Amino acid sequence: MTRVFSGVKPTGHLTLGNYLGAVRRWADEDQYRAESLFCVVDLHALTMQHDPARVRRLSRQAATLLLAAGLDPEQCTVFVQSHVDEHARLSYLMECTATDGEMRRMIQYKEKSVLAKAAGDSVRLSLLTYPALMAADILAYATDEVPVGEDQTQHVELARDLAVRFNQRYGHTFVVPEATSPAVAARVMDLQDPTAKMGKSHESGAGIVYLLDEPDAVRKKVMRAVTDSGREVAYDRESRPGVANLLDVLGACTGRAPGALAETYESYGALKKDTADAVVELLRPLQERHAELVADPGYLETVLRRGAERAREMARPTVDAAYRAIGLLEP
Ligand code: AQP
Repeated sequence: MTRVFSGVKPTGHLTLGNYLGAVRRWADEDQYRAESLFCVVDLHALTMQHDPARVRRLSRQAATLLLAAGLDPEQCTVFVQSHVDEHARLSYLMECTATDGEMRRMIQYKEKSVLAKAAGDSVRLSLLTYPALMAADILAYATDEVPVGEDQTQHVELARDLAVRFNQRYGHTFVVPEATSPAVAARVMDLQDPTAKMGKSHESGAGIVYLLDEPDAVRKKVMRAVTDSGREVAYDRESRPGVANLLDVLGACTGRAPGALAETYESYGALKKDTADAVVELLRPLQERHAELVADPGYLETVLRRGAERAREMARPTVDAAYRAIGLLEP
C-alpha cells in the first residue's frame, strides 16, 4: 500500500495556505487511499528565535486543527515529531550524507538567515541543517508520497537525492519519495503582497487568512486584498498576481478552474465578495469541530500518544537498518 507522510510546523497559526496547499488533501483523500502519517513537526519550530511556551501552545493547536480538518486517527497516524526519537536519530545520518553546499542552496535558509540577521539575531546552525531533519522525517517511514504545497518541493527533492545517494553508497535502505501538490492553490499568496507566499510566521496578519479567523475578519481581509489597477477580471499569475490568487482560492473552494471562473466576473468587487463567502463557508465546519475538540483536551492527548507509539513502530526498522548499513555496530 502507498505510504504517505507530511507535516506542519508550529511556527504560527495555521493559514488558508496550509489548508488548501496540504492539509485538506490529507483529510479528504490521502488518509483514505494510503497508509498515512501526519505530524506536527515541532523540532522544525526551533530553527529561529522562539518562545518555548508559544511553541507548546501552537503545537497543541496545530494538532487540534489537523483533527478538526478531518484527520481521523482510525484512518491515519497523527503525532508530534519530537515524541518519536527516530527522527533525530536518522537526521544525523542524513547530515553525514548531505553536503554543505546542498544545505546552503535551500531557499528557506537563504531567506530566513537574512531575516534573522535583520532582526539582530544570530543564525542558528539548525536553520542550515533542518532539511536533513526533514529528509529524515520522510525517509524514516519508507514514504512513497509527500503531499505538500509548492514551497516545500525543494526539500522533498533533497530527501530524494539523499535517499538515492545513501542507497548507492550503503545498499538499498530507503524508499525514494515523491512530492505531490494540488492542481489549484499549491501556492496561496499573501493577500496584501500577492508576490509573496501566505506564510504563517509573517509579522503582519493583514494578508493572511488564519484557519481560526472569525468570519468578519476573513471577509475584511479578502475584501481588502491587493489586486491591480486593471478592471477586467482575467487569470494571469504573472501580470495580475492579486486577482489570480483570489481566483485560485475561489477555484480551490468551489472545485472550479480559476481560468473559467475569471470569465464569469465583471468586477473585482464581485469576485472578492464570492471569494470571501466561499472561504467563510469552507472554514465553518473546521472551526465548529475545533471548538468541540478544544473542550476535550484528553482526547487529543490520547490521539497523540497512540500516534507516537504507532509511528515509532513504523520508523524503527528503517532507521535501525540505516544505522547498520552505514557501519554502526548493533547495540
Ligand atoms: N501559502 C501556501 N500555499 C500552499 N501551501 C502552503 N503551505 C504552507 N504555506 C502555503 C503548505 O502547508 C504545509 C505545512 O507548511 P509548514 O508548516 O511546513 O510551513 P511552511 O510551508 O514553511 O509555511 P509557513 O506557513 O510559511 O511557515 P513559515 O512562515 O514558518 O515558513 C506544507 O506542505 C506547505 O507546503
